[in-house]
Amino acid sequence: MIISGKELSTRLKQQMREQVAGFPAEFGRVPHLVVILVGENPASVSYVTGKAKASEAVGIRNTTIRKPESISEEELLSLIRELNADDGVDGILVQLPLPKHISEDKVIATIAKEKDVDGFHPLNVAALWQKQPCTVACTPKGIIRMLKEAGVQIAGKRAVVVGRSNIVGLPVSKLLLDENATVTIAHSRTADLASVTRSAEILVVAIGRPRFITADMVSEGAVVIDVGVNRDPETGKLCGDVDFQAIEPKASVITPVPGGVGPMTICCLMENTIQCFLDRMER
Ligand code: L34
Repeated sequence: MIISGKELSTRLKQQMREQVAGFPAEFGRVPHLVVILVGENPASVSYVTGKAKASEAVGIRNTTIRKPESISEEELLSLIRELNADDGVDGILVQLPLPKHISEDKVIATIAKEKDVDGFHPLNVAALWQKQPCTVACTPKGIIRMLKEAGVQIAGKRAVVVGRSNIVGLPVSKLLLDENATVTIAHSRTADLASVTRSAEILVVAIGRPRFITADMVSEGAVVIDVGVNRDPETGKLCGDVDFQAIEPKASVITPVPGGVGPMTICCLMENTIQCFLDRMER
C-alpha cells in the first residue's frame, strides 16, 4: 500500500478551506502567514511557492517576503521583530537553510513563540518534550497523520528513526514515543545500521541521501516513511532517501517521493497557521 500524501493533503486542505471560510464572519478576517525566503536556493523557492499555493487553496492570506542572500543578520532579526509586533500577522516562517553568516538559532528564537508556525522555537520544542500544548513541527506532525490515516497501529511497535535533526528526527521520535512505540534513533555514526533498520516495524528515514536505504536494510512487512527529498544525481529527478522501487514490494505501507511526506508538511503548516490564528483570537 502506497500512502499518497498528495491526496490526503488535498482532502485535509479542502476541510480547512471550509473552516477558514467562516472566519471573516466570526473574527473579521482570515489567518495571515508571512514566509521569509532569503536567497535563491531552488529547492527553497519551490517549497515556499508550495506554501503560497496551499495558503491560497485554504483561503489563508500569504505574504512571501524575498530578501537577498546578502541581508545581514541584524536586518533579518529586525524584520522578524516588526512582524512579531504586527497584530495583523498570525504566523511567521523563515525558510531554512539560511546563508552561513546568519545564525538559524538566533532567527528561530527571535520569532514570537505564538507566531512560530514551524514549531521550531525553543519554547515550543521544550513544550513538546514535556507533553504540554505546543505547535508541533510540520513534517513530524504530517508523518504521524499519514500513519494514522493508513491505519498503522503505532503502540507497541518497534520504530526506527534514521536521522537526528531538530526539524525531523528528534521531534518525530518524541511523537512516536508519545504514541507508545518503542523508538530507536539511528544516524550516520550508528554501527551496523542495516541490522538496526531491519529490526524496524516502522521505519522513518530523514537523512537526506538519495536512495540510502536499500532493500536489504528493510524487513518484510515494514511500514516505511521516506522524508528525503533529493535530486537524483544521475537523472536530476526527485527521489527519496529510500530505494522505493526495490522496497515497495517488501513494505506493507510506504510513502512515495514526490507526493508523500512533502505535501503533508505543507498541509500541517496550514493547520498550524490556523491554530496560531485561533489562539491569538481567543486572547
Ligand atoms: N522554516 N524551513 C522551515 N520550515 C520547513 O517546514 C522547512 N521545510 C524543509 C526545508 N526547510 C524548511 C520544508 O518546508 C523541507 N520542506 C519541504 C516542504 C515541501 C516539500 C518538501 C520539503 C514538498 O512539497 N515536496 C514535494 C516536491 C516539491 C518539488 O517539486 O520540489 C513532494 O512531493 O515531496
